Amino acid sequence: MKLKSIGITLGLSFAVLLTGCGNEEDAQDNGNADEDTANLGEELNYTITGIEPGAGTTELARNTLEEYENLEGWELQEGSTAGMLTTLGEAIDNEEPIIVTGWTPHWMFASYDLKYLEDPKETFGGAENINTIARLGLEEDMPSAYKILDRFQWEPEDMEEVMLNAQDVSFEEAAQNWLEDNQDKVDEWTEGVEKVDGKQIELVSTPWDTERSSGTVMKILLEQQGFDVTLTPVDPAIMFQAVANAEADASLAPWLPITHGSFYEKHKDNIIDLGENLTGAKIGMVVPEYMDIDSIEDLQPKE
Ligand code: PBE
Repeated sequence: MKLKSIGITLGLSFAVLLTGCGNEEDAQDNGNADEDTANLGEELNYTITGIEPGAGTTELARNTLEEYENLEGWELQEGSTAGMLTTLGEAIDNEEPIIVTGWTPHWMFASYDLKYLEDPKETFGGAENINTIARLGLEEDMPSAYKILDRFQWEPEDMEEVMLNAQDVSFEEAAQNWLEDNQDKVDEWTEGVEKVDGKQIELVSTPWDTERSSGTVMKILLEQQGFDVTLTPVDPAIMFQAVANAEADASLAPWLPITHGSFYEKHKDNIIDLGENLTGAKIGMVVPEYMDIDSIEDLQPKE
């Protein structure tokens, strides 16, 4: 409380300093919120830390910069998820401001105190789901695999468990562990399904931990049923194309309706949508809790 009143009397520069130390309310209470967020733009060099150019998230972030007038002059720094996570971790170690493009499920929310910026224009969509898609004719060619793919559904917590575990062990081992702990689900998904003898199936996926988790769980599940499974990570655009051209049999990685919506639209007549395998995913601009902004609209344009 004492710190707070000092912050108000000494005004802007000291308030910014206090904000940096985690005293969140000062900046807004002192009536200089606009100036504070203008400084925030400068501090961040008007840059949002993004991920891979081919990610659905990146496309949505580019749209976001265009749709919000207050983001005039801001830039999206495209790069890699690993780079984004390193930059985020360093900023948090130093309690510096940072804005990244992030998503749930992801271990970053378990490791750090983070929040999504409100997105009143919903340029990042609302609630996202992850769907399973199959190539035309898969049901006839591989009824056992099709049935398991169609039945597979889990919760964000399940996926998070595999992702977190895979920080310490390989994805194969993490997926194996999860399957062993969730035998009831495995029994449900495989009930009455006939085993096969080394039939080849090609799963295609994307390179993010979310899909490495679901893809590897499905790979092992199908291997237990006697399939010879290949799991190939590619860009979202290629993933849809591969299933539509029947170069791949199925994927558990499409984020819909928004994140990969444009790819889905393009290929929807040539793929079978088996529906959601996970509900309650989310994409958006993510900042550390200690930052004093709540909405994308709080950001100030570059002068
Ligand atoms: N992601 C993770 C991907 C899909 C899964 C949200 C970073 C994307 O295409 O944006």
